[in-house]
Amino acid sequence: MSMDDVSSGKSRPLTSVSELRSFVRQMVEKTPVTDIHTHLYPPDFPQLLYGIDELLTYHYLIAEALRVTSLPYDAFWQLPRREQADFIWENLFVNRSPVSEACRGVLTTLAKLGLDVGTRDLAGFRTALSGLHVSEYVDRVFAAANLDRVVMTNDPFDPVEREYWLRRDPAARDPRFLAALRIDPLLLSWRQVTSQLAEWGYQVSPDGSRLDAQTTGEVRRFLADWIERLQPVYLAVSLPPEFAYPDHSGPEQTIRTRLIEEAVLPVAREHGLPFALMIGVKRQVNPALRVAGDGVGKASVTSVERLCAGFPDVKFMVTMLSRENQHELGVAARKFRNLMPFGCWWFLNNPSLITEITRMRLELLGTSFIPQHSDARVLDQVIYKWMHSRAIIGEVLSNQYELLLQTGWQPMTAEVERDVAALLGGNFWDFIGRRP
Ligand code: HDL
Ligand code: ZN
Repeated sequence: MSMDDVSSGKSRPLTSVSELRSFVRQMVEKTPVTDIHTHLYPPDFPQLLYGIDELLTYHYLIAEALRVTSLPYDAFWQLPRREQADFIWENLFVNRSPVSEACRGVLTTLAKLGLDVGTRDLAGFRTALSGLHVSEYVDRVFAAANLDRVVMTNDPFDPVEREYWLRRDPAARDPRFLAALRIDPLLLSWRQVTSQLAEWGYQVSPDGSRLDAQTTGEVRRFLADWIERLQPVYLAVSLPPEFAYPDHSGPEQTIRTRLIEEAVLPVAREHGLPFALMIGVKRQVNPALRVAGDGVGKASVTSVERLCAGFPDVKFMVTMLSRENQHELGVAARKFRNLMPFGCWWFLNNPSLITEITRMRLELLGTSFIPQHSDARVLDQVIYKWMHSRAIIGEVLSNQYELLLQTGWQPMTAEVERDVAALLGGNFWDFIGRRP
């Protein structure tokens, strides 16, 4: 903001704590969000989830419900969706108080959609939300959550995704849904995907035994083809706690290191796309829980530092799943302008931890980070995920402004507006070097 804005009356000083906190709350509420990591899709995508039974069978709630009952996991999985939702409602909302973040989120969402959750009437909720027209519902949910855009998770190795994007006319895309090219199979299951790549016409050895210049060239061509098709805003991968860079502790690790160095990062650089690393997920610690069966582990920030130092002309967006990694990640971000920490991911997406992490980041980085993403899998979830997070981000930011006020520094209204817009989307757009 220029001082001219101040002199031109576009801005005024916030001189009292109550006025300051009220203004911050208003700005956080009214500023549209760019939600930079979700599992949502446009209305015409066959896998877009929405509605009460999908809300109740969110894998977070499946895990919470199955731990308090003796129902065999397979018996649960064999239930129809609606009966799974009934089971979760009975065990987490009726037999116990819905005090967990995922439970409270369902209630926040239903209340924001105008339902009286005090009735505790699941049948009534179903009736009220029945017969939804998906396109209208997407509009309604985006408005309720005050979302400007969401970034999807697009895996070209997923058959439904592949089929959808191969037949899509890029001109017909819904501009609210931005793409992210997700490449976990390439970096985590190389030997399993090479036969698929060969089948698609890429000159790689079907058994993955060869990783010569031709092969890495073909992987670059595969990535470039999907960048052309998806027009993603970043490349992304989720990585286990033991991820290290560089890593030559075994053949698989060497393959991953070389694919990152010889294929992914050159393509990211060539297309000016950030590489988003989501580190610390321990996949399938309990396989019987299926999509709900993943855990968390502390990972190596040193590897992040090595990537940022080794490739200063590549931008890295990083979120880590372990609470214990957050301070180190914040300090690493102080060292590297090509490192953008983002979100309170998954098991960190709880008010107590969002508060702690956001305050730590403001103290370490000022406003130069991306505080949150929803990770929503069910469309309606963005309502609660952003209501809950906006409240916390507003509270924590107000605390910091209040400390400034105590020094005699008076935040200007235009400065608060600028800072909130940066945190809720502007920092992302600036980091990727474009605007919506
Ligand atoms: O890998 C990821 O993108 C994770 O977010 C997983 O999808 C996870 O199951 C999830 O939904 N977390 O919120
Ligand atoms: Zn995710």
